[in-house]
Amino acid sequence: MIDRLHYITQEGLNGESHAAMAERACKAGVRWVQLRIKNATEQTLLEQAQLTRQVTAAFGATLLINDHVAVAKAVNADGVHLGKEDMDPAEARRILGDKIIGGTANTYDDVVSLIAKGVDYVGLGPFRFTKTKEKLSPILGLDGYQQLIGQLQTQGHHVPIIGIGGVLPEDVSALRSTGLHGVAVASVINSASDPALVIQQLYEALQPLAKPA
Ligand code: TZP
Ligand code: MG
Repeated sequence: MIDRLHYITQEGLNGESHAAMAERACKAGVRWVQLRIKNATEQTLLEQAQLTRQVTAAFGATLLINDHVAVAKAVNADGVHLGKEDMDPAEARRILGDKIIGGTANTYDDVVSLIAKGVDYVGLGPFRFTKTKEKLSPILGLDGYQQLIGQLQTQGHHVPIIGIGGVLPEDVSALRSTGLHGVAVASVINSASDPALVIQQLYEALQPLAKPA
């Protein structure tokens, strides 16, 4: 089962490590963590992944590693999230077996191609402008999701789609009404003065079936 709230770590917030950020988010209530580390040495990446594996295990949270299939395998993560420039999801499937494999899409064709490659879910965005990701693709907005998901349904394609990019709790109900399965967020949690409150608002807006038992 693919959760409806995906939390993502990010760079450069008060020099906090990714593992510390993930721990704060887990303490505040998230149960799906994507470790997204850019521009780190292999050693740092592996260390942070090992620490985050310990944190997520302690909280019973799912751990996905962004980009790095070998790291996901090394720390026995629950899966990977792969962008267009990362390993082909079909190849990742051969390596990771029945672990969770997610892929990034920005267009209808991207989604259909990822489905053909056997992903378990698709991260589709960006919903709106965000500083969290460099080289942002064109903004989809609500209309973009509506059109794209409608087209997928008409063509009989089914895969859980997760909306991403500048998502706030107050966006969630409109986003869900487009047929999105859930949302992925970084800064709204990482920069929150009260992350537990934001997480509660997100889960409430994602009901029913938002929070795993
Ligand atoms: N991919 C598209 S937007 C984005 C990623 C990784 C960043 C999401 O972070 P935020 O802070 O929730 O906009
Ligand atoms: Mg990537």
